[in-house]
Amino acid sequence: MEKDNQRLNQAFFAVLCNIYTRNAIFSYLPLFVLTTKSVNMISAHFETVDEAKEVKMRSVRGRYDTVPSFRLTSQEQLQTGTIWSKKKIRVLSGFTATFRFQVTPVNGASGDGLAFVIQNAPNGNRTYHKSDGSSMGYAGIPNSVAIEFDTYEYGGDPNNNHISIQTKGKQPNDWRHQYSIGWGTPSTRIDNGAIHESIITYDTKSHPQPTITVSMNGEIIINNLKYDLGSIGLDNGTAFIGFSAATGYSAQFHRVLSCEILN
Ligand SMILES: [Ca+2]
Repeated sequence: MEKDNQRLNQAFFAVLCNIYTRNAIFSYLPLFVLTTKSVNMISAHFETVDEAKEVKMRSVRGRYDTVPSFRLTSQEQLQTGTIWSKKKIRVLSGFTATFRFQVTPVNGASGDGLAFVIQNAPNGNRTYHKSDGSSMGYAGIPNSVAIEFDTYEYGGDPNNNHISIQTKGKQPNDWRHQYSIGWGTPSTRIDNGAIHESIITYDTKSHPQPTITVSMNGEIIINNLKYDLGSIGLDNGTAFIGFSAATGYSAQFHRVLSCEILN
């Protein structure tokens, strides 16, 4: 029973940061019921110091639709932001990650995008590579896989609105499209400033080999792609989960509004 409960429980993290989140807390407060067991610092690296001050992780059991948001980059050029779970999360046995995000162009120009990242790099949740532009903050991170939401076409990208799974296994990750193991183009623009919901499912039970499926707003973009998450070199089946984002000479405002991991 306890085991079943554990399986059903969702490892859920909500990150609180300063300006935007403070507003969000007050506006969303009636909408979610907290059964918070602990509030921990999450590892976060932003180039705007103010944003890192009050970033916290909240461990919550249950399912919630609305949580405070956090911002990964400012609207300046050449920014890189990453944020990681405080603890490693069990991923190898399968998981579903549901998150909502928003990418807003600045003055009509828009670059580069954000990524959902699973990593077991030696520096753990202190991992930070100043890798702006196309690198989107994940390029250079070893032992990682990034599901990028790429809004800037450069260096062999198929277009300026695609979702791609980028990995080099245990080697430092690479943003170039030749290291995509699967990709697709959503029918709506990623950077239209609207709030999108993405669901990433790592399914280890339905097929002879594990697969990964990525959807955005209910539209399946990458469908049951055969993929062994163990290839990045996990720690007893666990890894840090987080997000990265970057701006280039075109800028964006990147916001993650919620993230829920069911494993
Ligand atoms: Ca790109």
